[in-house]
Amino acid sequence: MSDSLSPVDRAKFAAAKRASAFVESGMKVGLGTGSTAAWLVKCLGERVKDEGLDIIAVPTSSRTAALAEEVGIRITTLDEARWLDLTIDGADEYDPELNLIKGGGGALLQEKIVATASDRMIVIADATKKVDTLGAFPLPVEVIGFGMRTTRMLIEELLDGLDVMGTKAEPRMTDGGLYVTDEGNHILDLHLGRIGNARQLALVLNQIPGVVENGLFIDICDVIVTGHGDGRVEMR
Ligand code: ABF
Repeated sequence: MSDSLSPVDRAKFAAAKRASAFVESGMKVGLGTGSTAAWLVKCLGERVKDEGLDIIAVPTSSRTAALAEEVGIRITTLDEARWLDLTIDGADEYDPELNLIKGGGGALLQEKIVATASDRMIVIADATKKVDTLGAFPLPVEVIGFGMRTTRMLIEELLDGLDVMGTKAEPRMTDGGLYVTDEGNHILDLHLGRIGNARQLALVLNQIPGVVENGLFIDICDVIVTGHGDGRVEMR
């Protein structure tokens, strides 16, 4: 499957394939969102078909739910599953402490809830996601529509006093206007450049009225499976 892929896609596939081996029959599994997580779903679908892997999965987005059903993976809701054995998901950035920026795919709220409701969280990523310090990737923040301009102004004022390089918050747009999440909320992308204290930022952002959740995953990831363009995989 991986021969005809670009180096980055081969890296994503390699990470997803290796991580899929952690999934055993009888598990309740959280399935992430994004292109790397899509490879994971496809790898698990192959195992369901070829070896009768028997799992029940909780998707972190409507996109992942559709793909999981397409490849024959049984899905349920988090309310039904209540708690998960393992969640496997992608990331936009990860640092040496395994803290993450997630949400480039717009599903950070469900991803964070599902990852937190799991005994273990494994992140699958290509090597370009590895950074010394988080922040080059714009930090997604999910906000409600009511008073969004005021929320944006409050966030930018807050950022002005924190250890970040940039303080601009931009509404994420699609062709039809404001991006709308599965929960009907919107995303502000924070162009910070460098986040000096991710733990502090994650805490203070969620204190702002109108902010639902942010894309900083602090102390949630247990293992990173990193894929390389030559098919090599590293784990830590
Ligand atoms: C998802 O994976 C998102 O949180 C994150 O933005 C995305 C990474 O995208 P990709 O795997 O396509 O690089 O979990």
